[in-house]
Amino acid sequence: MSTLDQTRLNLIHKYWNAANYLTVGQIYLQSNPLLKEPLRPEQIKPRLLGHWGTSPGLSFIYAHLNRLIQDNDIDMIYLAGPGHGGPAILANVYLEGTYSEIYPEVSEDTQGIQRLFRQFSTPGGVPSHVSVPTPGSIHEGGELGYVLTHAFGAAFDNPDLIVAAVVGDGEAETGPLEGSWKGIDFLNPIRDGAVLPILHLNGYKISGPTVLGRESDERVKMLLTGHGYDVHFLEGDDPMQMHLAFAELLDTCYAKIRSYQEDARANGFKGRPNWPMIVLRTPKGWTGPKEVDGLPIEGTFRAHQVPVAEVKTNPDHLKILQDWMLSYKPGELFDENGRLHPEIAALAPKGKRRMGANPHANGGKLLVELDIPPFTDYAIEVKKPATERHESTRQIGKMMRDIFTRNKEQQNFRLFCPDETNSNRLGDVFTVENRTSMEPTISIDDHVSPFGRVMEVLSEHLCHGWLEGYLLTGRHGLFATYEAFALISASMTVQHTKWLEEGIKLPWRVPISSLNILLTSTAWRNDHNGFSHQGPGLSAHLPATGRELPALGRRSLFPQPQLRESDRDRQAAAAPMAHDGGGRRALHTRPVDLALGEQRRKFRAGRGAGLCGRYPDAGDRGGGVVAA
Ligand SMILES: Cc1ncc(C[n+]2csc(CCOP(=O)(O)OP(=O)(O)O)c2C)c(N)n1
Ligand SMILES: [Mg+2]
Repeated sequence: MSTLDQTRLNLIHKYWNAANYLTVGQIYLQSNPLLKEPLRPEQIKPRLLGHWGTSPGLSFIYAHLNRLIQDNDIDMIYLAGPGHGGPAILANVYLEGTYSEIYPEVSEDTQGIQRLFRQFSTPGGVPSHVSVPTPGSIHEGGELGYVLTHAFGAAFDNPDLIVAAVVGDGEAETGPLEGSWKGIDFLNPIRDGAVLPILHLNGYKISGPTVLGRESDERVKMLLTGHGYDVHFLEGDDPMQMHLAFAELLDTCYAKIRSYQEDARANGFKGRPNWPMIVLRTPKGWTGPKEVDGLPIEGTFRAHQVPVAEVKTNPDHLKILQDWMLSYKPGELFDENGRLHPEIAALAPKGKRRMGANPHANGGKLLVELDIPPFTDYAIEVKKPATERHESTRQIGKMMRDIFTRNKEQQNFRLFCPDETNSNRLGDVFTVENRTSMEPTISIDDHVSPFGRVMEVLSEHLCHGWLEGYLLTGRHGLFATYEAFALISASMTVQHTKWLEEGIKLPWRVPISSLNILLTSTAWRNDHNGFSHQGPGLSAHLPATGRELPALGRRSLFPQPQLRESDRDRQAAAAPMAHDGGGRRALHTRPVDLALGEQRRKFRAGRGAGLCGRYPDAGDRGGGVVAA
């Protein structure tokens, strides 16, 4: 028997219709939300903003994951790579009831639907993209490319969690996303959860075809199989057939995920599983207008944003919009008071199983404080000025070694580093931890194991994104990188800081741990590296963030009593690049003379020598960005 009998098939289709209806309504309407009367131009919003094209696909996936969660009682979160499909995710968290619980003014009735519509992408309203105020979200998706890296970060050390990650086919052209497929080489089926990537091949980005969209299934399969996935294709545009086929495909993928996990958990680690993933080819703007002014819309790039634009001034366009919205039969979806019919609503999971209410997506709820030793334990005693040479980061390595040990049971701390744990002088961590890899290890390997928690991958994007996903789901970590290469992911630092800044304003978002970035090998002390490794730019980015709460974007510039005058002079020359007036950059990794006296008195202990569990200056809201 099929996963969906006729009754459930009809209900899931209605659920999807309801999500699509609410999506279109958010883009277009400011009144007459349930089309109880013929549409009039003044009921249209003054400015039409939003992205339709990706939305029906996102909602199709959401509705089916709801069914999967219900049938199997799964702990699952949803990451929408094409975060511009904000109205679709908002529609879904509204339909499942989470939205009204958090924002009671957006009630489950006609007035609430009107409010949902009016607030969308309106000044003082809610963002057009999946964002911090969106329940269930840990991924903004405005800056494309990070969905898979966030998904893997969320899955690490979360053995019961499945992270569904929708990847746009345009997004799949970005460097970070292309690199992110390798996440499965770091995902352990015993102690980690699973990621289910769904590559949404709707064929187009904003105004042209996508590379993968135009490639044959065979070539797409070769690419993804090469990365180690078990690739399942589904293509079509007939909704009823697609519902049946997608439901079965999800069951297949879920069964494979569980069987890999159960086998490894019962019989031990035997290598990286060929994790399942889905390639879903559906039309961009599926179920939307087929043609406007003689131009094809559905299934083309023209469906990307607002597919029929002159609804306020052109009666033909207004009619197209009305017919489009009525095609979802709102009268069959919502009762006379605007409430979703109970048999349709019953398709959504209950309580914390709803993807908008899953605590993993509000990680502070699950946060266990990190047990951090006093940083003073790692102080180096200096008996006589300028007689001893020490490496500053060596002490941090020792401290992290002890953090790993103290938090071993909680399994909630990881170090992320692009292959430089040793060169950054943090190698003491290897006395208690290993580098992570699911690939075979050989005898000459140095501390490589499928059970390591030192995440060495030569990609600053992956390190940053994994750490963000890990933090946003309530854990702790540190990203150590050469200062120059921190710029590669500087944009991610800025985006994450903006996320925190908005999160602090929302009482329902529970504070998470700080994003700790350790900058090493600073511009003026590169030893065997040179010009190519000089790029002291990240700390200049941080003041641009944390506008309202400066504690969010904090640099902890290590005091540098150890600098000789010549170094100071060179730093002074760099002052224009610095924002603290001192041109300070931390940390060198090489041995430096330790000084005493006046310089020592100026040493402001605690300003950067410690790992911040929650950033102290952020008060009880926590969750800052600390670059040292
Ligand atoms: C890094 C980045 N570059 C450019 C953009 C601008 N942009 C927004 S949507 C989009 C196209 C996305 O296409 P796709 O991933 O295929 O999403 P979908 O077709 O599902 O809308 C682009 C280029 C962006 N958001 N992020
Ligand atoms: Mg696309």
